[in-house]
Amino acid sequence: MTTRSVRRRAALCALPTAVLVGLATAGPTAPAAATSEEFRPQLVTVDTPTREDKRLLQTLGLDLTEHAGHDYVEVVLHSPADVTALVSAGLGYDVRIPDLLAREAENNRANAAYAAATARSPLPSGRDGYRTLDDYNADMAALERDHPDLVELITLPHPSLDGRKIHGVEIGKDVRGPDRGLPTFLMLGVHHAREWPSGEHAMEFAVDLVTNYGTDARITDLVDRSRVVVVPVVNVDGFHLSRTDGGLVDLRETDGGGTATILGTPGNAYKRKNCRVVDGQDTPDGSCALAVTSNGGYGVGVDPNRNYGGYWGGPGASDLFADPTYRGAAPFSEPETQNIRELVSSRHVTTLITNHTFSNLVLRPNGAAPDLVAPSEGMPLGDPFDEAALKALGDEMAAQNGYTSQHAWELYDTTGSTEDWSYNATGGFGYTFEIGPDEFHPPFPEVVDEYLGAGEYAGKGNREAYLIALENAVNPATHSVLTGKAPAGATLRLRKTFATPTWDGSIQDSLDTTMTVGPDGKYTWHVNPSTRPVVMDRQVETVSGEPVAEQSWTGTTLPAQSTDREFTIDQDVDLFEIALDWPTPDDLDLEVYRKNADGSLTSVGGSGNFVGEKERVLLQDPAQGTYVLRVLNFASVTPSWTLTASLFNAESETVAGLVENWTLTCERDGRVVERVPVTVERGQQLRVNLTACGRR
Ligand code: 0X9
Ligand code: ZN
Repeated sequence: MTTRSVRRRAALCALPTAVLVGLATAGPTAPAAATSEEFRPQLVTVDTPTREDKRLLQTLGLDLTEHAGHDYVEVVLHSPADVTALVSAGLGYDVRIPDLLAREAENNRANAAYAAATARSPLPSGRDGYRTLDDYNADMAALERDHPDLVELITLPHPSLDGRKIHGVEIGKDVRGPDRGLPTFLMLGVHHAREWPSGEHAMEFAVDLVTNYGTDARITDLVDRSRVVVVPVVNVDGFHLSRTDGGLVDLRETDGGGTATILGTPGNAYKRKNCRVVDGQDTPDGSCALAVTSNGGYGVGVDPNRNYGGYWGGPGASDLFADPTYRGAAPFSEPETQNIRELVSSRHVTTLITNHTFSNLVLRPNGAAPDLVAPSEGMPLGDPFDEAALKALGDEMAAQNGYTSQHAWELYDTTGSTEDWSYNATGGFGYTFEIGPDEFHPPFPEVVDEYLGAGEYAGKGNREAYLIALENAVNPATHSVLTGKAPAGATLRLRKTFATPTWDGSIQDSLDTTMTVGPDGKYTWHVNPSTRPVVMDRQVETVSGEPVAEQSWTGTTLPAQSTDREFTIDQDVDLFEIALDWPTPDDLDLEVYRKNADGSLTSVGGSGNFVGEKERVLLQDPAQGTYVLRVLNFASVTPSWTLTASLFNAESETVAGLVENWTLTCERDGRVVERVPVTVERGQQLRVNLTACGRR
């Protein structure tokens, strides 16, 4: 059996471009006196055709963004000194956004104009502008105050590194009463500091459910059948900085009052990570804002969406502190991820949505491509056991907001993300929403439109997608149900301890959940299946033998040019592999298009690996027709290449999995009276009478 290893995009190059801005510091990069008066911070694309160029760029102390491909990095230039640094290093660049201040000011103006013209937006809360962290906390407290039977303000167990409490709301009928075994729907926002709409949508959904409870039949029914937990801002420190440190900075203050240098920048408005300043150390509260280890504080922190335990330490996450996707010193090393871990481990979260911005995507597990092999497992990651069901729900949600529903790895590989862990460890379905087309925090009216839907999605939008997710959370067909008799008032506990695979090791996980038996001596408990997806049967695609058809070309493409070759598929095959090879470490790139009847081209794949890695594109179940294979040369000096198109039939092989059980205990007066192992599958309803628990 041979498994072809076909690498997907390694870089973050699939991320759309956006404005990313950092804080200008009065330090080595402070503006030079004479020429800085006219300087406006700008976003540039720096050419980095080789690894050495990337390394060199990293030594210059510039504000690098995550928007980087194999041969470029987007950088914010804050001053003439930044320009000088770049030019003296011999790195070339193109200006993408010549005036970031104008861009930020434009957004600010649009927001102010909208707020002035709007008494009440059509959002459930009526808000007409982005919340601050205080606004979130006040709104959550108000929901509880105004609806005490329906809303409980919760405080997550771990305060943030800068010493803040992290709040959420739990919504449910008789929310303060005993837990009666209802399924949990979890909605998260703002893992990434600058992704403000992700918190707004989570919060609006909470307000929506609460204000429509009792009048809207669908919402009333859903709330009656679930517990909804909303944590709108997971990364409170990062968000607070991003939200409040975005004002213009007048560097005359820090410039000794000398040369009228007005270098306003939107400060930390585009911070991504949390406020970890030194790994393993809790720095003094409030110190995050001061800890500028790179321009803008952009380099400070751990990426909370790379710090979860699932496949932690693998591709698509960095081990360098200053990198935007820094994974942290260890799995779950950060308070933000510990909080969500404990929340998810102490309830049956049957569905979760973690909101981000942007790209208009609904992403489902897994985060890393199916052909990758985690050393901890020694076999390809494959598709999740529940792929068909995960896809069906993802597609249905995407039909409401017009987003693209796809595997998370199709964006780029990630490991250590929220649902890489939560789905694989608990079986609860998990999705990442990337809200909005093109900005991390766009003008507010876009937040309104994305929530309520606009144009052909009017009346749908994320609101409807979330409601569908909540319907999935309460649907017994998508999780498991235990029912039976047990003594009234007894505590039932379901527990499981296991090893969750990281990329090349494992961590210990414990799920520990309870419910209280009602006065009628019967219970119904909505739970996640006993066997974790990560150990279940796994579909692994292996290519069988020789290609059924193959064609090769050799050619030469001069720098900054491209060459097209056509290839026609006239039979049904499982895999279409396009491989580009060349003799030296120089870099070429590959793009693949489908040729339409009218001659126009539709992109169906591309690869943008780092220098030295050869380019391959793999298409599953390719449609018959003509394809255009495009070789691009960005900077290679020896541009001869070999291009090979191969068609394969693949065998889908099932790697047999394990069966795991829950341990169900019945406790009275804090004493375990009965203990039974319970094996239950997704969609199964199992009767377990705990009669021994009733005897004295
Ligand atoms: O990189 C991320 O964490 C997400 N994109 S963002 O621009 N918001 O930073 C995408 C994560 C996708 N991967 C998984 N959800 N596994
Ligand atoms: Zn994000």
